[in-house]
Amino acid sequence: NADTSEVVYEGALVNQISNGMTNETNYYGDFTNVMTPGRYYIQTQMGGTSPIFYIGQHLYKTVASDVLRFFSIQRCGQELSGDVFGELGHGVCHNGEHIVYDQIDITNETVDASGGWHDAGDYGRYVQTGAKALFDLMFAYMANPDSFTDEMGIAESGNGIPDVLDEARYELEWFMKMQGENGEVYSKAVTQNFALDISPDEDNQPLYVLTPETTAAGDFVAALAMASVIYQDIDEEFANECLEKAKITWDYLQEQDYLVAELNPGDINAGLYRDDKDKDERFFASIAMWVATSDNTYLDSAINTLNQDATAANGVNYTNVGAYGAYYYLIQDNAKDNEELYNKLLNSFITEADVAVNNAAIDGYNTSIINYGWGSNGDIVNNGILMMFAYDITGEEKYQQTAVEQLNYIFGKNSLNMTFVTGYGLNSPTQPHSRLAKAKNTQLVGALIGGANSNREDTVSSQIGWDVPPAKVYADDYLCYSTNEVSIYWNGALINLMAQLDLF
Ligand code: 9MR
Ligand code: 9MR
Ligand code: ZN
Repeated sequence: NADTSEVVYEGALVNQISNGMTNETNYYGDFTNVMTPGRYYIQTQMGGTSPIFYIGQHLYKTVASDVLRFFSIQRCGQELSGDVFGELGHGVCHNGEHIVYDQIDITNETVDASGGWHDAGDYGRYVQTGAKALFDLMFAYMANPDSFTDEMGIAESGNGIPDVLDEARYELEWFMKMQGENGEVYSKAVTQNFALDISPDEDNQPLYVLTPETTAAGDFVAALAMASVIYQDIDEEFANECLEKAKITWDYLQEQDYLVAELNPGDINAGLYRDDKDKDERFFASIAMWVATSDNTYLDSAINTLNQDATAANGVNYTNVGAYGAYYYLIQDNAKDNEELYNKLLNSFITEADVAVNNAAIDGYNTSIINYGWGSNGDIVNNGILMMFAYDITGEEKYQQTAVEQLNYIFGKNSLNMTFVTGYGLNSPTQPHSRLAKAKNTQLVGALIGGANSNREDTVSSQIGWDVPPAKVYADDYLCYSTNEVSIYWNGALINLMAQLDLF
């Protein structure tokens, strides 16, 4: 007990695992039985003393608020008032007309595509990653509506609507502007090059919306159809508008029966979000339309897509969103009316979650990934979400227990001895790749950084020797963007996992 110096528990190390990802041997002690709230530390006979930690209820309340508030900090096209956002405050940014860019070059068409969230450390806005973040905010709210208060410190706090829904609506309204007249959906709102390290309101480069993509269209339908259900009791008119717009794009997608994907056209150098498969977006879109309307035509379409590609029901990341659709189907009251579909989706869902659980069981830190690439922290949290979805459906403890370990990794149970959320813990990133924080020379609080990336994809991490094991390739350096960048789709995943675990 850190306050009384009294020894409250003694035990032996119970196990050891050799860890190839970190070049360590990891040892375990189990103090589950110590449940009295307080401040503690652990000492081993080998000589180590741990930092002081807390045992108690609702320890994640403040961090969860800040993780959500990050979305407000990423808002584009709106003033961030200094009263609410302190040194991060800035004037309206990126809200001029956007020039439409087709597959080859600029056209003479322009649209108003202002709004939405800046994606990450850059100021681009991307439908696919925005959708992934929206799915997480909406599933988080559905799982645990009572945790989301109206006082999380954003501009709309106190308006009678849970802040998480104010926040999601900001992006949903931008989505609506990314819809073309025939239902197509532009994929990105960007500038030709990433901005210098300046405040977003000083970035005066011409704005473009890029080529419509079918993955963006599928994401758009899924997000707006889900929103039409969630906002029904909050603002019926808005909810109905969401469904109308979702229908228009759904119809367009039926005519557009093949993948339209585009990397950066012409001389555009925006973020590359490669996704060469749209079946999972189409599948989730169909399920979400079915839930919103109860019209079985949509379910037939989901089954059809699944028959074409069974992997359409996999994934909770920005390229593969199918498992969101599978889970959304499985939790509906009438899901078992179609027993064949129910069993098929349950099976594929559990198979995917089990792979992650089994990987975690043999990893020294119980992390569920087997390689550390760009956004490894996001991958770990996403697996935690899958596990909690599996726990919700099956009630099997192993899913919840392993999901907790994914969160523990993020908050300090890792070989870098770090809390990967800025502003929290004893050792967390101080130089994240965020143009806003850099330009304002101030700290971001509540941002999850990408994490260890053994591929060494920037000039800083490429200096890290090849003797450094995969899970340790990381630098708290602004220029180490392939390990130390922030993003909406990692923060969204984190808030979802925390909500699923009922931690705040
Ligand atoms: O800042 C950019 C970051 O948001 C992207 O994730 C990353 C990869 O696309 O690129 C960063 O921009 C770098 C650019 O690609 C090369 N010059 C240095 C830029 C960072 O300061
Ligand atoms: O998260 C993205 C990762 O999967 C890609 O490998 C990488 C390179 O294209 O880009 C990452 O996303 C960045 C995007 O390109 C630009 N905005 C910031 C994103 C987060 O680092
Ligand atoms: Zn902006």
